[in-house]
Amino acid sequence: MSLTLESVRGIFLETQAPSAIPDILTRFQELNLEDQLALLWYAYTETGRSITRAALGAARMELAEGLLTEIKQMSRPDQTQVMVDLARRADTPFSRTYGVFSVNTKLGFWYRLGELMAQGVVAPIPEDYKMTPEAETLLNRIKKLDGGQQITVLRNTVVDMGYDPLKADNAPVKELDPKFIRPEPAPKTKTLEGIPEPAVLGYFEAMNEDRFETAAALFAPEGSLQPPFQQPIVGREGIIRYMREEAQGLNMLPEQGICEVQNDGSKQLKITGKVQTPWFGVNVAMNIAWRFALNTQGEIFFVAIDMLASPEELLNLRPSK
Ligand code: ECH
Repeated sequence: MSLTLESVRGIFLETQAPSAIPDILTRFQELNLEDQLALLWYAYTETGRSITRAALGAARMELAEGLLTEIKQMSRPDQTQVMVDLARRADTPFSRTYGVFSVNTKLGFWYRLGELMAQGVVAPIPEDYKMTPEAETLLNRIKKLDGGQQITVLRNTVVDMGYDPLKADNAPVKELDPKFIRPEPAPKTKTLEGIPEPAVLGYFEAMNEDRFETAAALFAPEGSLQPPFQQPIVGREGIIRYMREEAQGLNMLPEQGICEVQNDGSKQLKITGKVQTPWFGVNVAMNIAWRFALNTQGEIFFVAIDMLASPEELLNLRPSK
């Protein structure tokens, strides 16, 4: 029987606890806009995660600086309005400019805006602001998450902001981010016990050196990659495009895994380990699972990348009987 996306998407899923993140993101969207911005402010400043400035090198900061200069020249109420418009994805010229930024440029924009808010150059959270109970409950839920999950919530809310007219076409042509220069050499992929698969080991090796064409060549032509909380991206071209935008400078540190050979000779593997993003460097190690399906030629037919709920889950490789 040949592999289908439907038949492999659920492999090993029963070994993982459902993530709290999708529900937190839904609840976040239900908050009023003032609460949304304030919640992000508190989540960003209180969780104590520190951003590594080097990551700005992978963003097109000259684009972000254009918007920041505009904001600096605005009155306080207008500054607040711009932030509200971004959060509500309003169709304004400002939101449109932001909406087509790459993920890294969006993150860089907010990072600089956060600095300007802390310096008092841009309108901070109003002094008379009072959080609604819903926002407070959500903030407490976010505080209980581990570092990797907290920065995922921050990232996903920021990425969703702004107005992107091309989003619906599924093929936004964005200018490429600059190449990220790694401050430290990429980690070397050691052998993984019980995982002799060249495609899987080669995947980690190539990803750790930002060689995305090499990594994509390990996929079957109809192979797919499913990022955390997203639909699968099918085909090598799309995978390369996605990786160039989202995977520069990542450190992948796979730690353990299992490999199960199926009756038809295809293989299913679950690998767990840590991933570091250039935005937070060694300050945040995300607990990650990769669920691979390899076809009978040893090519990657499917890989799902999942954000795990806790470090304990790193050891959950088999379903409990
Ligand atoms: C302030 C208040 C007003 C509102 C806002 C503010 C600013 C917020 C700021 C937020 C900055 C957030 C950042 C978050 C970065 C998160 C990065 C993450 C990366 C995860 C990567 C993963 C990679 C997985 C993958 C693997 C593969 O094998 C294949 C590829 C891929 C405070 C002003 C908004 C400044 C910087 C979570 C998991 C492992 C799928 C990519």
